[in-house]
Amino acid sequence: PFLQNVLSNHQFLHSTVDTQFIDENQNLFVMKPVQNRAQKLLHYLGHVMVNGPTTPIPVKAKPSSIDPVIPTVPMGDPSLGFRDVLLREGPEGFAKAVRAHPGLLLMDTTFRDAHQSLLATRVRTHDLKKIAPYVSHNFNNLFSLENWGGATFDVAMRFLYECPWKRLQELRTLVPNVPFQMLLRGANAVGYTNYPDNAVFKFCEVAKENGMDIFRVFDSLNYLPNMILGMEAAGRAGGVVEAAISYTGDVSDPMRQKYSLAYYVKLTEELMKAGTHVLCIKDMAGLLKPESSRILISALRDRYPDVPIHVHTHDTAGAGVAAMLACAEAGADVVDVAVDSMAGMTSQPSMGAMVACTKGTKLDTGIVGLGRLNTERDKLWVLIGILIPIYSKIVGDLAQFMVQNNLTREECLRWLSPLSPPHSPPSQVLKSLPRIEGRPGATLPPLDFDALEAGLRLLHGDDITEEDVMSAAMYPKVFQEYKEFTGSFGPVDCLSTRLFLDGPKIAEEFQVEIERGKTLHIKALAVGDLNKTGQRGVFFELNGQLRSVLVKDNV
Ligand code: 3PY
Ligand code: ZN
Repeated sequence: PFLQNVLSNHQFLHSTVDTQFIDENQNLFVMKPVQNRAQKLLHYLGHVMVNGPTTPIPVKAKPSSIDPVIPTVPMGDPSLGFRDVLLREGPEGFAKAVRAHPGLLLMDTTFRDAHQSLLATRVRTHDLKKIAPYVSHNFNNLFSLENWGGATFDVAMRFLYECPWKRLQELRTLVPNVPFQMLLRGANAVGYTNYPDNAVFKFCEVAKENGMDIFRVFDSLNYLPNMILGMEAAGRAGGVVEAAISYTGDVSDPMRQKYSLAYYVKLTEELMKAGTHVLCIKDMAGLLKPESSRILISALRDRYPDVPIHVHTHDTAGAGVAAMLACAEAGADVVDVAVDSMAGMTSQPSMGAMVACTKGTKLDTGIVGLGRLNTERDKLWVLIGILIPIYSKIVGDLAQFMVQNNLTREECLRWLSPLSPPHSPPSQVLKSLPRIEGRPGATLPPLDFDALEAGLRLLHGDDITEEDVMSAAMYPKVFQEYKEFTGSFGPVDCLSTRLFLDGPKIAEEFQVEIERGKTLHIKALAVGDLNKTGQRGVFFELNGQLRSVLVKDNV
């Protein structure tokens, strides 16, 4: 392995080296187990056959055994879309074209928020890639396809053992014509914490280089300094900046003063000053109703006639379609929808309903062929078969705690800190933890990318990329575990979702394309008896040769 490391070292192969070379390249001593990708995948499959899924699935439902029929697309390039406008005219020209568009535009959230909301973000790149050409050919007139950011970045590595950047690159190749959109959590990028500013700037730069177009930037508390930092990072990277105001309360209820129309108008003014290209209302709890939609959107439309307005909602209460129609009638340019089989409940309103409700009106979306879309995409999604709603961890945990212990709000606050003075929730929550004034990222020391990269190379070898460095910057522990997992089990992202979750049935024959033109032909033969050390042999045929792996039985 040492010799192998030396012979695959970039510096050794491409420049003259002296005696310092070994001292400077300690990663030569990192001995990776000599096991090829095929054997690692057999090990993975054997592990799943013996121990069940490696990805926590919170329900007993099995992935469907029906292999979906992938819809075909015509030969040749897809028709031009809004991405062509963006590439030609830049973010400002793009925003103008969106404003000038006569009908209602749609963003399809199926590749991000819909499965984040309904399927715990568990849709894999493998499946997204299969349907992507169909989307590119049939939905070229979408405003955008939301396919990245939010929780997808973390979940891809943590639970699906795949690289989020590879997802972006591969989808970009398959969908050249529709703008890609991501959700950026302001100064928290795609994480759940504050990062040094340079990490957020670099993250946006690398995302843009990998094919991202539109950055929806939000802060769940509408904390302006965090939002502006994210907007600057997206803008400097060359992306379309879509500042998103998190909506709460009810602007149609005069009794509710805290989040009033004046509050939203004021915030919009700040975001316009900060130079947003598109303005978004982000109704993450599905609170908008037709009347509040009319009040809010017409007020913003009157004040800012030139900025595209984009509205995001969740159909949690079932009023999504009615609210989005009211937004469109009041002057919104774009609303968010998901494919019918992935719409409704905590996901976005259904695309089919929006298309049908606007057909033949001045808001006509111009989307056709939905019948085929629904039958074809339904078949694809049947594959997944997992359902849990996602909810905010903090709010969810607290709510559960309160219900389990039958606590009122007052009791809960008292429980948090019996010694804290009354009416001071921050001190009750923080207790003795240090208190940060202002935007936390502003006082964090900049991230040293070179040192991070050198450390990663030492641990994982020389094939660490700029994208890997960003993954480790966002999620150090998750990235480390992802590398360890794929180091032992190989490129599990190449397996179909049923094989990935459930493993093969005995006597099943299948193929796995581990890289373009390199396909493994595998047959699962048998699972052996438990031996004295608690292991089982699992037997396969790999490209006609008998292979076996020994798996610890954890069940
Ligand atoms: C996310 O931050 O992932 C969200 O979807 C927020 O609504
Ligand atoms: Zn959402």
